[in-house]
Amino acid sequence: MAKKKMRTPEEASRDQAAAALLERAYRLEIETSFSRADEIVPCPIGAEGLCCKNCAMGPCRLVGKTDRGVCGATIATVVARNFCRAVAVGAASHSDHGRDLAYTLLGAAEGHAPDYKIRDPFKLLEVAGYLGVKTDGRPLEEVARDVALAALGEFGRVQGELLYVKRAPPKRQEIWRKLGISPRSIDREVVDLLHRTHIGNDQDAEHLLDQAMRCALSDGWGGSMLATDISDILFGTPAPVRSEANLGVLREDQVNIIIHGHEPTLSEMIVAAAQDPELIEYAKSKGAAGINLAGICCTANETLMREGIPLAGNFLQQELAILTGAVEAMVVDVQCIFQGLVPVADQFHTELITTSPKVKITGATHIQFDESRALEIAKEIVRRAIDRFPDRKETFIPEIRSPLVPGFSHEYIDYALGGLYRGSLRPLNDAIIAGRIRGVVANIGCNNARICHDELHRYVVTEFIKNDVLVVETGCGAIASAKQGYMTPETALELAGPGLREVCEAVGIPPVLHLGSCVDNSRILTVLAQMATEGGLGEDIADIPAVGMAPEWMSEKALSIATYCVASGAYVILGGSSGPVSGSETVLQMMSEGWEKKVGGRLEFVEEGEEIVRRALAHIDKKRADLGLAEYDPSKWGMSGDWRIPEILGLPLEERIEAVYGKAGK
Ligand code: SF4
Ligand code: MSK
Repeated sequence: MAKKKMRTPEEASRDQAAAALLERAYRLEIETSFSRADEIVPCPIGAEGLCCKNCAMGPCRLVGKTDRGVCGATIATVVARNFCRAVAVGAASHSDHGRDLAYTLLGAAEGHAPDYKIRDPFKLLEVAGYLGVKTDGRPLEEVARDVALAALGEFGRVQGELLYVKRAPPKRQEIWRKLGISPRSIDREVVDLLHRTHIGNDQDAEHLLDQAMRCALSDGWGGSMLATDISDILFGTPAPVRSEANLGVLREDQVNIIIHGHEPTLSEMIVAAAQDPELIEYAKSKGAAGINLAGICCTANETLMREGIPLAGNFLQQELAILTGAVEAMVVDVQCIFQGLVPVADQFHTELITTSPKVKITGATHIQFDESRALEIAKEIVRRAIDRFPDRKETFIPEIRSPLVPGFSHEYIDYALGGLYRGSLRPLNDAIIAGRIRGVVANIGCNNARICHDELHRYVVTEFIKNDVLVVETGCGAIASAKQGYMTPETALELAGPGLREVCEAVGIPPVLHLGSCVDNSRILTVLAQMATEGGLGEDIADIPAVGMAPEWMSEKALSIATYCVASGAYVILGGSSGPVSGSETVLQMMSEGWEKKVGGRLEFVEEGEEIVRRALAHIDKKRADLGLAEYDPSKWGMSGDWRIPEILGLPLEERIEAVYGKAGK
């Protein structure tokens, strides 16, 4: 069979730093996910969801004249079952992350995890309220213990429905209850969905997909929301900080440690260890000027949002970071970690260190994390990285990095818009009602080695802000915008439409807001729920002129996120491919028209950026019309704003940002 054509670095990545490292990979003949994607032709049957291997009578490939498996399962059943299994895995991954954080909170409260403290007592009290934990006159540790136990109880709740369901607008709760998809417990919905996909079980595509929504809701309004809340309690609720993004944040003269994965539990300790004066001295004794931490994927987003730790890159840059030759250690926890890191690290002096009790990678060093000795283990890891510094050989760090201002928790958005005493989303609703802001897009999700890295993220975000659409982002999509330079109030204001620019200028925010990691999509649900209850934009998430999308998605978690957003009433577009259910027109219809009738949201798979933007803007305009709002007219706006005063004063960009947000990392 003819070999597939290898893409040039520029065809493979929109990001110049990534392209430069890909060039180096080709020159050194080191394989990466990019080159493997060029080599491996994807299976067209699996890609459309048409292969069932749920029992040993298969695998049954439902192609050509074959329209039933050996057991008689139809194409719609097989396609829906495959989708359901992916949603169950995605929901399980997010939720298990939340469970681990609840155990960390329990350890902190009971004194078994002495290195962890309650960093946000206000959030603790707020969450206690949601979980029905009494707070009056009780010591914080006692409240924290009960909050942790109540959170853990949600995973195996025996009766009723998840307590966080009440955080959704009342109309939404009713829709879920009427349909019988209000989530009962987190673990139960995952197990129920997996159970249904066993051979000879649920064989009605619509019925299967209803449970996919229920399972995904247990993630979005359960496991993920708990993960976000407990991370904020333990590590602080994010507020704007300054930082930088892209591989140029690696330092030639320092020990570089990359933290990669998803959980803040160990990485927050590594942040502390890297500041330890003894270890800094130790690094100096090995010839380094200091210790430099940088992140990849959502561990990066977690430490960026709270500590301003710079972003080395997103999902497809994990191997490329090691290819710089300047990384002493890459420390990984869970999710989105390539096994391909091992052979790349083998070519350099980099030590790949796995830390989660759930994740070992053959060929990597395993130093198991234990919360009772958190800081001690973090220090051991940092020391090992320092020991590698003298082994460093030729390096290549592209001089490419962009400033950014992340840290937009929903609490901070409230505060930014309404002030300390009347924090609210009212000004955002008013701006949408007036038409200054046309609508909101949540651009989230991964990169995918099969499509040009970051290109779709860049394209859609540029088009939306040009069209006065406020963009909120999480995950690797957020990192793409950060690298693009879109997350400073002022760089992107060069591109924003006139109405959006006025709002951003008045409030002092970028038109693209970084809301955190992939579990932090729960922050987006919270913002949408608050917008719906604030008034003026209907009374449900489905009424708001908003769209969710993951143009470069690849993970099963993205399918769970998409499904819970749809079940919450949102229109969601997954891009880059014809999608994992394209083998069944029936299932595609059920997820679009069918789900829209049931829950008000719809899920569509759209390959091209232009079409994603067209459909999203059409949806936003339709929702505006349904609400009776003024037609979008950008010619009315753009005459006010004061953000440019520092520009008038002649300050350079860095100083203008600093004037508003303070120093990087503070
Ligand atoms: Fe084939 Fe049915 Fe077994 Fe699937 S469950 S592999 S369709 S026989
Ligand atoms: S890390 S799930 S590639 S966003 Fe959250 Fe990025 Fe997607 Fe992993």
